[in-house]
Amino acid sequence: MKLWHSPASPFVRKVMVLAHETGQTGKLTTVEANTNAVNRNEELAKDNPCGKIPALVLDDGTVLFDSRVICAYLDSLHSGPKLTGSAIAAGFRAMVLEALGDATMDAAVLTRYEQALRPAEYRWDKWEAGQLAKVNTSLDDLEARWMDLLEGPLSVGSISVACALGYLDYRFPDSGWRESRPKLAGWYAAFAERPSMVATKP
Ligand code: 99T
Repeated sequence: MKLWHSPASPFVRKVMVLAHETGQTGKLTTVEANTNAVNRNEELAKDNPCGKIPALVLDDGTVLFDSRVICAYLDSLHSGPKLTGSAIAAGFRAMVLEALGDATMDAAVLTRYEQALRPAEYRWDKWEAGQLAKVNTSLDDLEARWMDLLEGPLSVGSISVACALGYLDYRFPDSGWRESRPKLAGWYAAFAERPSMVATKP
């Protein structure tokens, strides 16, 4: 299977971490996508019309996106403990945790594009502040309400949150997100040492 890939993308990392955790990296051939919101890869766009990564091209030509669908698909292919969907004990709560991690990544990636791609004369500080507010309130919620699930069995929810935090460290190293969130910081320090996270660090 061909995976449109970039080491910088937290969404791609989420898929790769799940592939590592379920012993399936050997099934994936990664192809560097080199795409962003203003310079998209037209070859990638033939597979995923919105030009985003990750996108997974199956051997019969079927294309799967986005990261949630790809993670659910890869999880259906192995016989070990499941990490996604209503079959796992944490069920819909784990799915919401995944949605929260994904939403944090979305807001952080949009902030990154704003800072790195948008010409200075077109920037709108209020819009960027709105995205950063999403990141901050999501992290506060993780600290306040989600530690039980994060500290429980591995799930796609914990993988998504870890990839969101890894992305903040990668693109926003001075964000100071740990300062008011000691439980989340402690959990992430341990999670980041998993071989799947070490192998996919950008
Ligand atoms: O916005 C674009 O056109 C290109 N952006 C992407 O492909 C980003 C790469 S992160 N991917 C997504 O936004 C995927 C979101 C989707 N809902 C999913 O797969 O879950 C690149 C970050 C960086 O380079 O800093």
